[in-house]
Amino acid sequence: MDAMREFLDSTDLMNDGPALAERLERDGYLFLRGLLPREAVMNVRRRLLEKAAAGGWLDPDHPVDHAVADPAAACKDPEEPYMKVFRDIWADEELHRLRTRPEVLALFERIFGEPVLVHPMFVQRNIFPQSESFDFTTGAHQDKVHIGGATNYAMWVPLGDCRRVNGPLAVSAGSHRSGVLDTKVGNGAGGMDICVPIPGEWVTGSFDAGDALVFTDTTVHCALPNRSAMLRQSFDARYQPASQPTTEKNLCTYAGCGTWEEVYASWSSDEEQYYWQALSPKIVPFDNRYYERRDEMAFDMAERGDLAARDTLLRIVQRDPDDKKRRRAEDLLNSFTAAS
Ligand SMILES: O=C(O)CCC(=O)C(=O)O
Repeated sequence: MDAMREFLDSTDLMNDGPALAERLERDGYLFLRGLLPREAVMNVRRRLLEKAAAGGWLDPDHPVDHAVADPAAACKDPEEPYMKVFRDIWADEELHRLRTRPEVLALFERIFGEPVLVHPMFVQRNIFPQSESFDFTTGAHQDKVHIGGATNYAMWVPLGDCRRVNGPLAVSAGSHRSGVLDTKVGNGAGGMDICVPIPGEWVTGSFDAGDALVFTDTTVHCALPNRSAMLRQSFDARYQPASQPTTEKNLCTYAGCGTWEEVYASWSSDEEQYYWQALSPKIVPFDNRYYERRDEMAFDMAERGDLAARDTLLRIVQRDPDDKKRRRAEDLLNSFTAAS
C-alpha cells in the first residue's frame, strides 16, 4: 500500500467541464486540490471533534483539535455504542451544508452539463486507529451495489489534513470499466468486499483539508489503514445528473439516524432543508440482488460459527425491512454472544 503511486492531480482542469468528464470517463476518478475552502472544512472538523470528545471517543489528555482517539472507546458503524455518538455527528448542520456548497454544485454541473442532484443520504466516517484488537479499514468495493439507480459519482473529503498514515482513500484507476465485480462478506464499510482479481492500477495520496476525490459508482476503492493515533474523519456524498433516476433510499437519512424532522430539529436555520424536493427526483426500485446474496452468505457463515458475519448481521437487524430476516439475524447474534 505504501508503494502505491500518487493520484493524478486534475486541479488544473477544474474549470473545464468537458475535460473533467473525459478524465473521469478515462480513469474513473478525479483528484482535486482545494475544491472546498480549507476554513470551511476545518470549521466542520472542529464541530465534529467536539461531538466526538463529548461522546468519549477522544483521549482527554490531548487538546480536542489534535483528534487523538481513546483506543478503549474504539467502535464502529453500525454498533450501538458508535451510533449513540454518531447520530448527533451525522445531523450536524454545517456538515450537511459542506457537500452542497456552491463550488461543489458548480463542479458537478460543469461535469454533467446539467443541474445536479445531491443525494440527501451521505456517509460521515469516524475511523479509529488500527490495532491488534480493532480494525475497521474499508475493504476494496464498488458503490453501485449500495447506491443503485442511475450512474452516480462519489465525492470523498477528509475532514482535515489526511496523510497516508491517517488512512486516506485509494482507488483502482480504470477499474470502473469492468462493470460490477463479484463480492464476499467484508468487515469494512458496507460489508461487501470484492472477491475477484481487481483490474486497474491502485493510486492514493496525501490530502490537505479542502482537497476532494471524485469517483464513479463502479470505481473500485478502499482505504489505507489508519496507522496514526488520531480519529480519521471524512464524509462521502453522492452526485448525479438531476434528470437521471435514483432510488428511494438515497433520499432518506443515514440508517439509524431517525427521520428528517428529527435530524433538522437541531438546526439553527431551515435554509436548504428538503432541498431535493424542488428537483422532483425520478425514483426507480433498488436492485436488492447484491444485498440478498451478501445476506445469504452471512447467514451461512454465522450458522457455521464464523464471527466474520457479525457486522453484516448487525446491518440486517438495523436496516432490513423483512421481519423474518431481522429475527434470524438477531438469533444468530444472540448465539454468538452465548458462545462467547
Ligand atoms: O472513508 C472510507 O473509509 C470509505 C469511503 C467509501 O467507501 C466511499 O467513499 O465510498
